Amino acid sequence: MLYSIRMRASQGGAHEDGGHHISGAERILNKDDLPKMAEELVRRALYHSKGTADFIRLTIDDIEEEKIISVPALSIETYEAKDVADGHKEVYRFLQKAGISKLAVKKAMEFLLNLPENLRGAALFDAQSGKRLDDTGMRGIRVTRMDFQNPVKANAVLNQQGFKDVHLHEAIVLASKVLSAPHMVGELCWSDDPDYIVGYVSADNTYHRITKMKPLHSSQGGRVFFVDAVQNENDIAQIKRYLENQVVLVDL
Ligand code: WAQ
Ligand code: MG
Repeated sequence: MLYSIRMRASQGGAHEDGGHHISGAERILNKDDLPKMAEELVRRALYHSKGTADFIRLTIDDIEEEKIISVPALSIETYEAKDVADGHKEVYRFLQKAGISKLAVKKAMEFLLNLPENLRGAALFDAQSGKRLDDTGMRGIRVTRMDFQNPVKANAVLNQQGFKDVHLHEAIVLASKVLSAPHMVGELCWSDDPDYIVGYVSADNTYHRITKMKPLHSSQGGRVFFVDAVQNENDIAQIKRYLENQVVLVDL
């Protein structure tokens, strides 16, 4: 049997009581691998560059295997940005090439750069008007129930390509699931970890790493998902359901 294990951690109380988001992560694995992973995730919450969590929630539940779908991993390309401004310029280029309007990219960038506090999840933006479509406020939509189909192999392949950082491993999984969602045309992301300045945009089946997305020591980060041709509340609910509940294994 397979289990979903998820961790979220905050400081100054639980997220829902206004606590400051520290860390979140998740895996899908076999029963025998659960105890070790539980320890690893608690360790991450306690020894994070954003500070020590005083609220940690671990959630473990089993997965109905007949509901699992598999999606291919995005291919990885790296853009070596000269500086943050250069990195941001590439964000426009990659996303506009995928049919997302300049206005929508501008609004998404302004949204992330002006957040008073990090979201725990992501904001959903219309790819043409740049209007925010979800109503989750400062919580955001949290993508869950995903992992590599074969984590041991995926880690080996990525490590061999020089991609050793867990940020990248987790981001590839998330971005591959996100782009497979209905109506989804792109994603914009950079980390909220103060010591991690790499970000990415995904579109057209590609994960474009951008090596400089913010100044070092800044803990401002976040995610925006761009969707196209959304007609009504039902479409938004369908996208949200897929992101939050559909079990997805990513094949690398
Ligand atoms: N679902 C939706 N949004 C999320 C999730 C999730 N499961 N996890 C994180 N976020 C949002 C949330 O707003 C965080 O503040 C923000 O993303 C950043 O999260 O080298 O590490 O986990 O190629 O800090 C990308 C580049 C690293 C990796 C991204 O994000 C590379 C990263 P973090
Ligand atoms: Mg983080």
